[in-house]
Amino acid sequence: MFYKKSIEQLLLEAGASGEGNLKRSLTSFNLVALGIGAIIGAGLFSLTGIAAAENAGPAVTISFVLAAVACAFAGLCYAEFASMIPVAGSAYTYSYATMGEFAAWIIGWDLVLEYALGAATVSVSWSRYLLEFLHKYNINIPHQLVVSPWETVKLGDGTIIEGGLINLPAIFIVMLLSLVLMRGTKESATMNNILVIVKVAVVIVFIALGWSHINPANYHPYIPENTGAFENFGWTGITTGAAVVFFAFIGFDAVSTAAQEAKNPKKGMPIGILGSLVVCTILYVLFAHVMTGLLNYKEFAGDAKPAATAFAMTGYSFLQDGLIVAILAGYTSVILVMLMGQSRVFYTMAKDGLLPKFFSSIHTKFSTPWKTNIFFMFFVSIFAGFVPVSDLGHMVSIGTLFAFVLVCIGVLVMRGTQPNAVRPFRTPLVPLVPVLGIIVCVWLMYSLPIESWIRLFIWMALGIIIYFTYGRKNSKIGKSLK
Ligand code: ALA
Repeated sequence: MFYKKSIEQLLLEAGASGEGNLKRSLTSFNLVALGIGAIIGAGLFSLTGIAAAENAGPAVTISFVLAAVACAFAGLCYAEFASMIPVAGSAYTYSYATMGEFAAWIIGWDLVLEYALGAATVSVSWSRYLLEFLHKYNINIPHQLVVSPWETVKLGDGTIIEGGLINLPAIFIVMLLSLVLMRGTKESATMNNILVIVKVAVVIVFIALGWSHINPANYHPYIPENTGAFENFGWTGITTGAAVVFFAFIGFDAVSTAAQEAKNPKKGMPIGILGSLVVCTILYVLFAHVMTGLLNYKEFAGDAKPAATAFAMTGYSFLQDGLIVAILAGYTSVILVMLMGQSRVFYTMAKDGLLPKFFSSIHTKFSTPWKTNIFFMFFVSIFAGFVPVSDLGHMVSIGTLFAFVLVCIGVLVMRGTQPNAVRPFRTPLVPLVPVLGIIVCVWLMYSLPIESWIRLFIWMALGIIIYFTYGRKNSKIGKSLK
């Protein structure tokens, strides 16, 4: 259970050329784009309005800054590891090197919540925007086929759809992108670059065109008075808002799963992880500032597409459809990177023998872990098609925060056990930064509903059973040491 992998061994395995390995094709620019690709999505385009209306008012900008600070602590720790151990497994591999096989398995298993369920969450949100778009043009798909059971959807014109059978558009987008991923990493990165340009362009257009239509009256009061309920407004509202918009930052760590495909990971990893985080924070704060300036925060209550509602205030109504299409494109890149990250983590775990070989099989022509892609195409589709979006979102947040905590602990452990290892990027102010990272992430986990904690424990218990019945017996390092 406590077997560790040495850094030398990890690097040797990752650097081994020949068949059955991933190709190094990603530049630093690709990596920053990959980060932004995974970051800007449902969090910005839907949760900003909810957090403003329910928790923080116009001060949702401060919530974004707080959430960014929490991510920055974890991001600095990720950057140290990703430049030091640039292999595909991300947090899973870092734990293998620092805390041993069992901890590594736990985190690898936990990352399914972030990546696979993250892809499912955003695909459900994607389906909502698509529905809205089609509805505008009087194209109505039967309700049973666009809404999952136990879910209620409110369309722009007030139509309410209650509990359908299956969310087919969400399944469609997951399947389509899984096929793109199977085709090739370079092709996927190129597609991602285009989607990211569209997405960043729409955010900038929103900020630029919206700025001159801001009504300063909407900023009074900037921090609405606390209503007495714990999480509503005032400073406590701002911190709860931070836990809500945390979802908007998830994904910067996905850059680290591409480490084994980066041309120069030592330089590219810190640039990719921290660069995408900085760019997104600036865009988020400006976006939230304009959004709450265009419309009073109270107007965003219950609105699943607040960006479009706010933009309508500018009078550029002819741009409305373009906005929705660009948002759909933006969501697509989030799903793409999440699915990619997931397949890379399972690929690495299978290479270590903790999962069946099936998951590490590389396509001879496309050099992608295509069987894993197929597996997750079905796995993610089940969640996308049948589970309500809020339940999915909370699972993603709790799973991600748990992973962040373990990575911060990992940096502390590694500095103690291997102080002289080569670190192309060093987390500053250790132990302060990792310790603050742990505190802030645990605090954000604490503000998530109890159901998500129960589900986290169930998922982890399942993982532990699989480890003891399969992984422990088949672990490559375990076998070689025996
Ligand atoms: N950060 C990603 C999003 O907001 C998961 O969609």
